[in-house]
Amino acid sequence: MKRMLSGIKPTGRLHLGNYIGAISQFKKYQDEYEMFIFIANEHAITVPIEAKDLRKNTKDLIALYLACGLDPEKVTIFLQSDVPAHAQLGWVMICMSYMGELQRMTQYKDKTAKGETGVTAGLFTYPPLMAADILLYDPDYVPVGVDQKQHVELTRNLAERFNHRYSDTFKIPEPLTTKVGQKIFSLQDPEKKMSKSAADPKGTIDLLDDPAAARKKIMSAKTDSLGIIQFDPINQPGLANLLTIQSVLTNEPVESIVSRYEGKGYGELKKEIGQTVFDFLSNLQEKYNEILKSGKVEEVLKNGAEKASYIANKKIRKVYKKVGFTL
Ligand code: ATP
Ligand code: LTN
Repeated sequence: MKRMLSGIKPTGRLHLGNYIGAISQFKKYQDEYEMFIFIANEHAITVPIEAKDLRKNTKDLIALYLACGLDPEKVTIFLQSDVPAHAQLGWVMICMSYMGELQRMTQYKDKTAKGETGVTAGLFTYPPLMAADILLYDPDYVPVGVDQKQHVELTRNLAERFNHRYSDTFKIPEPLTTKVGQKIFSLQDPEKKMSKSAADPKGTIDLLDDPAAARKKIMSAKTDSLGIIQFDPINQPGLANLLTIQSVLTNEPVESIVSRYEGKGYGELKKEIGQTVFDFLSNLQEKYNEILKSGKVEEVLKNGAEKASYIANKKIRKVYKKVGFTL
């Protein structure tokens, strides 16, 4: 079985775009791959974050992932900071990186170009830490959003550099970017992606939104004045977005939804999609609340840390020997 690994930064709340673009993909992957998913909490402190927020985000994130159907029997779920090998290999990877290549990383480059103050050294050296996160586990694939592809490229370069300088140690991973058509757009501005940092909260449905409020967001989603129900993302992006949401949440092909609505109006379609979203969120939040109360999060993390540490520690011992730390 091929191995897959991904990290999620515990900053902010999850929305329907995250669910459809990332979590629902992970759910499929867990049957096809040996999966590792970790909460990248060491990355979360590259920008200031209150301890209580970090704690809450972390717990919420895991409870939501479990509520969405990620199965800890199939996926190893753990906290980055529970496995010290990440920070240990992170340092080695920082020492393998050149200033020039880190200065070219867009996240850092954009922030400094905008003249932002308070850019931490952690933000600058975070790509080599991400390389360490990946290389500890020898994954075949790393699913990431397009913005992260550059970091996986750096990871490949650092792995090759290390393998060449010392000897073969790390597997060279492949990035796996999300498939097109799985991108969800803002309900208010369907040219932009649904995002937690969007200006208009009516455009984004949070997974922890009140289901009735979420239904209202669907009812007031921006469409067009053509009045024909068909899947045309170029000319009817708002409608296409709603059809995608309905299709992913119910597993009904878009063509089948479209044919059911031949000759009908947008209002009727929105009512059905509003109900789908209402049911989806109600069900999800019920599970989420149960999981939070049950102590399951702590249990999953304990088991996950054990499994991940076993693999990561083996790798760091190898690295420490090769670089000359072990006498
Ligand atoms: P930000 O608002 O800071 O840009 P975000 O809401 O876009 O954040 P990320 O944390 O960047 O979310 O993304 C986490 C994962 O969810 C990534 O794999 C990303 O590809 C996916 N994702 C985020 N937004 C969408 C979306 N609108 N449609 C599909 N996938 C998405
Ligand atoms: N940088 C990523 C989170 C992340 C990650 C990783 C993803 C940290 N380490 C390793 C994949 C593999 C982000 O900001 N979303």
